[in-house]
Amino acid sequence: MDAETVRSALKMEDERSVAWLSDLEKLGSPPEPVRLPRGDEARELLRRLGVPELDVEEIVAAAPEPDRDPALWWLLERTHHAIIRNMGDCRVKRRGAPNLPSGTGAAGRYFHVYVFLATVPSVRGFHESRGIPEKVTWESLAQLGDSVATYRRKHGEGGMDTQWWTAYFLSGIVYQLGRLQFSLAVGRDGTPELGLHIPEAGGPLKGTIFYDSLCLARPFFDRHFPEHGADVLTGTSWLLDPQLEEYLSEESHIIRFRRAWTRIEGDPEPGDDAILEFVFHYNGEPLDELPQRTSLERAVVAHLRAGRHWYEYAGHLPLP
Ligand code: MFK
Repeated sequence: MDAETVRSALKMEDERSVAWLSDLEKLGSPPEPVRLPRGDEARELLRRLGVPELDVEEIVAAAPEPDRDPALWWLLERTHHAIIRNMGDCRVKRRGAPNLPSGTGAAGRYFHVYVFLATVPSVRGFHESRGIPEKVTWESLAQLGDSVATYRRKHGEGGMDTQWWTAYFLSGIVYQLGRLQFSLAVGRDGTPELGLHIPEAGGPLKGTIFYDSLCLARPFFDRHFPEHGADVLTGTSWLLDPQLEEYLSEESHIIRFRRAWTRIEGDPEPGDDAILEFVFHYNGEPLDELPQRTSLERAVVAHLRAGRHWYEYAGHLPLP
């Protein structure tokens, strides 16, 4: 099996997929053979990773077999290898793997779930080597369940397409500590940082939940990654767009928490796609069909209807 055979068998024609296959061919097979859990073992693991019940059964049923699906298996082994080879190293630039063409069916839509399952033992081994508590391991890896649930909500069928993000969890870079997620990162000049990420799962940032979680970060990283030594949190988000102040009330958590952040100099990135994704799981619907239940939903739509745009700003906050 080689990249060209895989490309033709799976009909991966776009430029990005072809480049990815070529990289994987150079990388070769992983040091240990890939093993996919099956049957009840797979069900138990998927439930532990927070995957919804409906998807659990479809994932188990569509799992590729090395003899029956040699092209998918070739891809699975090497995608897994690409993730584990720089475990815990946040200085390496990671290229997100593409989605598989629609003709690959359920096995293709769930392909990156199989990569995830095949990589759980490696990332658990890495966490153990760093003394990371099992609770943090499982809470972090439950990102898979959120990603699978989001895909169904958005597309109305099972799958997973946020592999660029789940790969960071599988590489030992991102950790869920309380309500928030933190990633090992470095700034442009190589200064160590912790990236902050606010997952949707967990709901509103009520009470002290946001600050309590921030306070977990320094002790965790000092203990398990003492060589990193970050003093600052960084993030890039629609949440830091100052135009939100025009629409949300003073009681809004977003408004209250964003004011503590210092914006990093420079032009913001276009943010319409990001805010539509995070607020509506947007899938191209006309603006006047989007729900208008909350002040934020109304703000996003009114702003775009007025011909204005949203932006993503980068900011930082000293690590408490
Ligand atoms: C806030 C600190 C800024 C620091 C930023 C650092 C960088 C972060 C980098 C990232 O993680 S980017 C991705 C950020 N995560 C998301 O966008 C996930 C989806 N968003 C959410 O889950 C919520 O927006 C979030 C938990 C972040 C905040 O929800 P809250 O605590 O409910 O916000 P807030 O300000 O109290 O809500 C004000 C109004 O907007 C309320 O409506 P009403 O005024 O009508 O009562 C909320 O119900 C509504 N709202 C908030 N988030 C909403 C939403 N409505 C629809 N969709 C949402 N996602």
